[in-house]
Amino acid sequence: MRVVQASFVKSALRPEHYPRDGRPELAFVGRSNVGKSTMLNVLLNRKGLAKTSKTPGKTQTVNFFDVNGTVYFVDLPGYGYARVSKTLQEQWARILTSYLVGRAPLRLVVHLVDARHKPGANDQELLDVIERAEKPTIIVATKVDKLSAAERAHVADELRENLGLCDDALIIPFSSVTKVGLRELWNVIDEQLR
Ligand SMILES: Nc1nc2c(ncn2[C@@H]2O[C@H](COP(=O)(O)OP(=O)(O)OP(=O)(O)O)[C@@H](O)[C@H]2O)c(=O)[nH]1
Ligand SMILES: [Mg+2]
Repeated sequence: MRVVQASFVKSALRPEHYPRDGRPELAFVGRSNVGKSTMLNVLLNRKGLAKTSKTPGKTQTVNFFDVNGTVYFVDLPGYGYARVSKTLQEQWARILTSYLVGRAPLRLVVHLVDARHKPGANDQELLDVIERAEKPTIIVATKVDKLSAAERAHVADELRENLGLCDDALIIPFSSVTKVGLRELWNVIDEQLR
């Protein structure tokens, strides 16, 4: 897809406030601070369209972005950020789960995992939710610009093992800084939206 137009549509906390026109959606999920909002901006080539921050917990609602008037990119709150209240963490988890499991127009889940860290229990829980949602999913290992070339070479295999995924599960090493993996990610997106 060539992005000719991209704009913020709305923030929502409840399903009744999500768009109702049934356009296909692409969702970005993963731990707080893993780089979801940044990735969305890089894919759309629009700096600052989705709000990003050095501090985890920036995205707190379900944010819909219109792309070319045909697709929504959906930026979601992260999980696993210990410094927000338990109530808020539970609220974000509920929003995320109900979005993933209940959202009919959802066509692809982009699950971001930080390439530098072993995936945690939260990542595993999210995988279980995604499995329950039965939606096509791609795992993207983010921030690979912070790895050495040798580490980068093994990142996909290691993640596959740590997450207990099958050998042919596709994992894309990605960096919003160097743009490595960008084309491969777009190929997967285009394939799912076709
Ligand atoms: N080095 C490096 N930094 C990145 C990359 N992607 C994102 N970042 C930085 O990581 C921080 C968090 O990025 P965000 O995009 O706000 O992360 P998020 O997953 O949306 O976080 P929440 O909204 O809090 O859940 C920012 O300081 C980004 O500049 C990357 O590929 N490489
Ligand atoms: Mg964010």
